Amino acid sequence: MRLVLLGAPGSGKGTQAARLKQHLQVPHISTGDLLRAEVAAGSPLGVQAKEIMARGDLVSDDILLGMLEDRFSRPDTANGFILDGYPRNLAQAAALDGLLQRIGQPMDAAVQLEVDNELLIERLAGRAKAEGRSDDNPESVRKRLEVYDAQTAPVIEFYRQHGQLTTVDGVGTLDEVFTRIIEAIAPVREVG
Ligand code: B4P
Repeated sequence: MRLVLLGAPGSGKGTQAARLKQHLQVPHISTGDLLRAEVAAGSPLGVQAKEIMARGDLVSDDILLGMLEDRFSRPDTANGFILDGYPRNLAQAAALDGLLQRIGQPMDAAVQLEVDNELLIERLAGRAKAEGRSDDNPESVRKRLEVYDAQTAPVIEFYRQHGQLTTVDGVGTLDEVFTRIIEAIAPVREVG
């Protein structure tokens, strides 16, 4: 199963991807996690990404595509994957489409998690307290939501036009949202 999770920061992509990974037995590829690992390792890429991420902007498309190509070259993606955090703009969506076609692994489904802004802000404030992530402060959260509306929201339309989009209500308990996702992808899993 090849699945991409779409949604604003705080919509539950990372949270649900971790559960889906267990359920579907495919790797979870989070570009946010890949970038945070580079930052933690202090690599040249991480040094470049650190400030951009902390202020809530997007890291350059070239860096992301290189990172993703590298990740997809690993054998564990042969039976599918859950992609989380990518694509975040239309250029990334087109690049991903090209990459997946080249490796003969077209996307099966795109799941959009819908959550209103007020609740997103509340969840990210909660994570700021619990985990102290450098980009969960109010100013960066505001910026990330702006970036989402301006650059990432059009990606939803991209997948709708490709007939791959399914929208799920992201408000509810973790179990409730998880069940909705499983139900939403059931038709695609039966075909695949
Ligand atoms: P990400 O790591 O993708 O961060 P995110 O959008 O905030 O979502 P995340 O998946 O972590 O959170 P979740 O909704 O699960 O990106 C961070 C930064 O990396 C970006 O701003 C950018 O700078 C850079 N980056 C990443 N990918 C990039 C790309 N492709 N191009 C350029 N730059 C890129 O959860 C949030 C909180 O909500 C958690 O605390 C969770 O516990 C809680 N929560 C989730 N579901 C809940 C529920 N149902 N009920 C209550 N709480 C819930």
